[in-house]
Amino acid sequence: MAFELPPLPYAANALEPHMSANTFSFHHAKHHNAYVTNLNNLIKDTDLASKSLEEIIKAVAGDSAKAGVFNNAAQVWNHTFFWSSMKPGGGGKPSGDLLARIEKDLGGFDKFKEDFKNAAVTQFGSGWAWLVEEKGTLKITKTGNADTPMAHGQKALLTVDVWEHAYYLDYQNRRPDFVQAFLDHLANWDFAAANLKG
Ligand code: MN3
Repeated sequence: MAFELPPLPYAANALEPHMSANTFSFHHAKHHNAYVTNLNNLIKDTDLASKSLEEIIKAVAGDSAKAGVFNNAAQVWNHTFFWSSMKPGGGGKPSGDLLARIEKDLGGFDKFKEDFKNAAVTQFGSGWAWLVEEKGTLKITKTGNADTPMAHGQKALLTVDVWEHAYYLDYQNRRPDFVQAFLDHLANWDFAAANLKG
């Protein structure tokens, strides 16, 4: 069964003014959709065609002969995860167990914001910044291009896409402003808390 582009978890204009419907018309309808189409073409009539997206990513991670499959499968997963990492009226501060874990493992929520923003801003070229859990500890990481935490034994909790296509229409070259808006107005802490529990 071929993969399909999942719908956005909110209307395309629901995150305005922080992320515009115009950005979604390219980022979701064009970029994300292209990764789905490419992946389906690459796995057609292979033994990967019957596997789940997560199974495909883990099966081809680190295999240079399957880099095209990895890049497209991981980008399908990363983008679906990114849409859910945001919500209308998001941002602010997490609560409960997630906040306690951020305080214990990452030096407090203000330190988290500083370090997460730094990871996102200093990812050279295209990639992602992440809040992950690895061996029971929360960490902030960044990955290049399509790379994704599950390829490194980490559980993703929250992400921001820092490919230029994620912010250029709304922020041009101002990646720090985009990441600040993500933290202040978009981050979906309910999603992150559910991922930590799950
Ligand atoms: Mn993207």
